[in-house]
Amino acid sequence: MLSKAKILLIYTGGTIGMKKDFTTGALKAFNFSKLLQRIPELKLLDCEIETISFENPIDSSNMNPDKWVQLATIIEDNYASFDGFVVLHGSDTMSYTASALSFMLENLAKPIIFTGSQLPIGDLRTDAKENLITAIQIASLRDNEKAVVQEVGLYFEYKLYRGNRTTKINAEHFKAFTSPNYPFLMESGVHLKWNAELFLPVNQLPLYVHKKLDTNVIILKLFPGISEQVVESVLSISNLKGVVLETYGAGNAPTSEWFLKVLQKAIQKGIHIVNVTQCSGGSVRMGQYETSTALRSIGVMSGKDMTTEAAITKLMYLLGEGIVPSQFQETFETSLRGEIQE
Ligand code: ASN
Repeated sequence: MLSKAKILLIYTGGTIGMKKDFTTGALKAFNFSKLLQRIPELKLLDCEIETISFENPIDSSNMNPDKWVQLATIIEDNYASFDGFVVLHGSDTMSYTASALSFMLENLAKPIIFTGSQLPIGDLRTDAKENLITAIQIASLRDNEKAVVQEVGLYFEYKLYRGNRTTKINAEHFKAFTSPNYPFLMESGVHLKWNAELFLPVNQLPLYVHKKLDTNVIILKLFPGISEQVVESVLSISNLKGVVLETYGAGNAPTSEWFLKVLQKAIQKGIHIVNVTQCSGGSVRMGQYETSTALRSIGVMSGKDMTTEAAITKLMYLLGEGIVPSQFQETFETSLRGEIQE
């Protein structure tokens, strides 16, 4: 008989575990053991659950690369002892963390499921219980003694998505996330339904955890009227190594001479610039319009259909890995964890 799946529940913070501060009325993260007492249903699940918490749970607006390393290390230290991992995380930056972890955890063969909620677990109308219980069930799923999900996923409001394909789209709706350019991996209704073809190919190599992330990066969003002084100043930041340039439509940008010159100067200095669309769906196709042809010829990389969250964390990861300039573009434009449609 198959033994029960062992799941590690990692609490980082977020609304799911928050309570109102009496004096200010604002929501604040609180003690994790109290959180678990509020979900007696967890004991009914057909798996063994152990828990671990960040010493100081945070609102995910305070998430940062050091804490991504902390989280990746918890997973690494416990990887052999558990069948799956559920990460409770604030929704505000969950897509950034899920993207970062997908790059940091190479050769993943076990499920890492991020979830959280829009209302605290103690609230009568909370969405936390369904999200948490189903995330644990997904992390426990096995087929022929192998985990069904062997990648970083994000479960929210009846859908499991590939983590590095998601973005937060709503601050109020229970459906807070979407995956604009890749179908959801699993749907929760009366049954859990999935299409195995959508999962990442299975990997037999041992897990390798990458812990160097370079934060000398920036996201620059174009808007009509952006000035030369602004673009020039941003690209002159000392030690800047990577830029996610959020362009229009299919990767289009102004064709003014000053704009292209400033970008070209930065690229010649060794700064990696990646073109990502500000549209919520679709792909960058440099060369489709005249307004993107020059970007390609000066050496701007294509983010294709990557989210901004995936692009910025992939830059931090590849810069941290010290990929040589001659290979940077090719590596960046290749799908490493299913974050990009090639
Ligand atoms: N501010 C919260 C957080 O990201 C929002 C949430 O979890 N719904 O930590």
